[in-house]
Amino acid sequence: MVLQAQSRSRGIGGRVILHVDMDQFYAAVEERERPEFKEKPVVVGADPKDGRGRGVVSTCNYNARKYGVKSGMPITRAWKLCPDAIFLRPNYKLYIETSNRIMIILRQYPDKFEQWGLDEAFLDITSKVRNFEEAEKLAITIKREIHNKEKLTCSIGVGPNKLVAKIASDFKKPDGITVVRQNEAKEFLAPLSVRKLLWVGKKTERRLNEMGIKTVGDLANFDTQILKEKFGMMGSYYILAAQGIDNSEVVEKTAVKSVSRERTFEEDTSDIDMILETLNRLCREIHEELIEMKMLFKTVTIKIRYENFETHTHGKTLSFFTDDLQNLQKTSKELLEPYLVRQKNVRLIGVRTSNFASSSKQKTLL
Ligand code: TTP
Ligand code: MG
Repeated sequence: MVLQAQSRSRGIGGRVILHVDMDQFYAAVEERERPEFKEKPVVVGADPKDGRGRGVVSTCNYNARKYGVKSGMPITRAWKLCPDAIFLRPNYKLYIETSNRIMIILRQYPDKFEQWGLDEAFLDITSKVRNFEEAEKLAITIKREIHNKEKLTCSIGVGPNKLVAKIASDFKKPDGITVVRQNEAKEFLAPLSVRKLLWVGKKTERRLNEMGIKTVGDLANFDTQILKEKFGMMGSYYILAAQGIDNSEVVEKTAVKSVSRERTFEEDTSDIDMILETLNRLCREIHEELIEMKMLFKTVTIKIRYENFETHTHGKTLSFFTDDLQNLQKTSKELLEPYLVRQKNVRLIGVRTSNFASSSKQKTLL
């Protein structure tokens, strides 16, 4: 690959960051448990109820992706695209247990480690390797260990920073490794869609496209002043990102301070039933994780973002610690409902639980 044929050294002062992303995570775990699923399209998410179901696709395997099924798509659309797929409800306990074991494997390798969701992590391995060739070998070792122990594949991006490593891990999927050095970063990013940049969602993509900016290269060459005028602070960030520059640190997250989930709707919506159904599902996901971590919460906060990006958060602290799902669902619904009466389309909703206590201490706390 041309990109790898260039500079052989990472240069003085440079960092080496790995981004590990498990392939089709929930679906891969399901396939591992039921090998007969491997040859079939598998969709994990809400119940399609023969085309009458509500809710969305969490993920699907590559066989289902061939039919156009995607994460976040309404489950009924997935059912129409691929009615013969195996539709499974998510088994969060299984995914969390698997994720925990994978994170233990990954933690052995870097100086600094940052878990990102259930199936991704950043590893700062700067002091562990002398150059990017050694980093690539380490990535192979990590992939092998995960495969031997968990029978799952992942894709790894090796880069000079988190931004490039994350985009690189998505470049060759499944089971890929992509190495991008600092002096190759701009060239690597240039042909990719601006959508690949973190924080560029559908709307920003559309705004950029209207300005004639389709690829990261278009963005890198665009007039800096105009971008700053149009996007404010984010404009400055986009310019740096388009050059492959990102100074953010890999941050070890020691104590878990909150557990949250949010979902961006595939299309902005004012369908209250669908929004509340999604809210309930986010609560269920959080609940599974809290039970797994043996945590009790006291504070619930909801977040809502309308189509015009106006965003509200609203929280409530209970008078007791709890890990009860109904309590979580009821409180989040109470907090969210006042924001749903207006005739405004909703882009995103989220739920966060915080103010934790360990449930093993429950008796003394209560
Ligand atoms: P991703 O890493 O985005 O997706 P993936 O691992 O399924 O597929 P890929 O091979 O492309 O990496 O997300 C990890 C898990 O998070 C995914 O298996 C299911 C869950 N998830 C949702 O529940 N809803 C979503 O909208 C997305 C994107 C993911
Ligand atoms: Mg993944």
